[in-house]
Amino acid sequence: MAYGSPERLEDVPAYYADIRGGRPVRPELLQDLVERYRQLGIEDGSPLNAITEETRAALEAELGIPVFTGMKHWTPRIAEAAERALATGATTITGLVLAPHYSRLSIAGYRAQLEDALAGRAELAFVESWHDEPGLVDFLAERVRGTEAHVVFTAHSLPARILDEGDPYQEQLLETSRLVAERAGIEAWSFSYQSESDTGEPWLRPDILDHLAELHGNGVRAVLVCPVGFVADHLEIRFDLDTEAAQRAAELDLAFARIEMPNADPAFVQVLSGIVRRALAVPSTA
Ligand code: FEC
Repeated sequence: MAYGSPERLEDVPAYYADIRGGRPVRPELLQDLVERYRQLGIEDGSPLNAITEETRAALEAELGIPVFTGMKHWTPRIAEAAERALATGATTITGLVLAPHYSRLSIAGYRAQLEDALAGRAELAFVESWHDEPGLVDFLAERVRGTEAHVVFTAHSLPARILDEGDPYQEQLLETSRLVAERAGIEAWSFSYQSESDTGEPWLRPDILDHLAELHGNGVRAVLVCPVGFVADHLEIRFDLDTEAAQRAAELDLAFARIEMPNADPAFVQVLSGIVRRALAVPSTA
C-alpha cells in the first residue's frame, strides 16, 4: 500500500478532499497545492504512482506470488486491491505499507481500509512497522556512509498531540535514525520533521526549514538529508526538500544534498520481500 498521488492537475481537488476526509479545504491551500503539483510536473506523470507500480512488479517477481497495489488516497484504492487479491482465491493476505514507521494517524488508516475491505474474508498478516528492519538500516547506511556533511534524517510531521497519546511514531523515527547513523559510522547527525500541514494545530518540530538555520548557526556548512520516513520520490521529497529546503539552504550558504530514495532499487525490493515472507509465516490474529 502507498499514499497515492493525483495523475492530473484537475485531480488535485478530489485528492485533497480525500486526504481531508470530509473536513473543509481552504481555497488558498488548494490553490497552493495545485501550484506545487504543477511544479512537480504531474501532467507528465506522477513519480509516486509510477515508482509504486515499478516496486509492485519487482516485488511480485521476487516473491513469486501476486502483489497488488492499493492507494490510501488515490486509485487503485486499497479496497480494489483487496478484491483483486481475494479473486485469486487467497486465504491469507499480507498488508505492507510503503512507509516504515507506525502511527495511529498514518499506518492505522491503511490497516483500517484493508480490514474493512476484507471484512473477514481472508486472514490478514499486517506489517505494523518495519522501522528497525536490518535490511532497511543497511540500505540507508550505504547511502550516507562516508559523507563529510552533517546528516539530517527527516520524516513527515504529524500533529504534536500524538505524543500525549503514547503514539510510537517519533520513537521509531529516532530509532531508525540512530541505527542508520551507527551502522554508517556517522557521528554528526540530527533529526527534523518536514512537510507540516497548515491545519491550525501544533505539529511535531523542529521543522527542517528552522533546523537548517539552527545547524548553520552552530557552524555546520554542509548537510546531507536522509528522509527515513519515506521510501520513494514524490511531492514531499521533490518539492518540500529539493525545492523548498534546498532554497533555504542556499539562502544560508549551506551546501545541501539528499540521498537517492530507495524507490524500486533491487536491493530495497529484496528488503521488502524479506518482510513479506516473514509476515506470511506468522499471520496476525487481529
Ligand atoms: O507525491 C504525492 O502526490 C504524494 C506525496 C505525499 C506523501 C505523504 C505522506 C504522508 N503524509 C502523512 C500525513 C499527512 C497529514 C496530513 C497530510 C496532508 C497531505 C497533503 C498532501 C500530502 N499530504 Fe501527507 N503525504 C503526501 C501528500 N499528510 C498533498 C495535503 C496538502 C498539504 O498539507 O500539503 C494533513 C491532513 C489534514 O489536512 O488533515 C496528517 C504521513 C505520511 C508518511 C506516511 C505515508 O506515506 O503514508 C504521516 C508521500
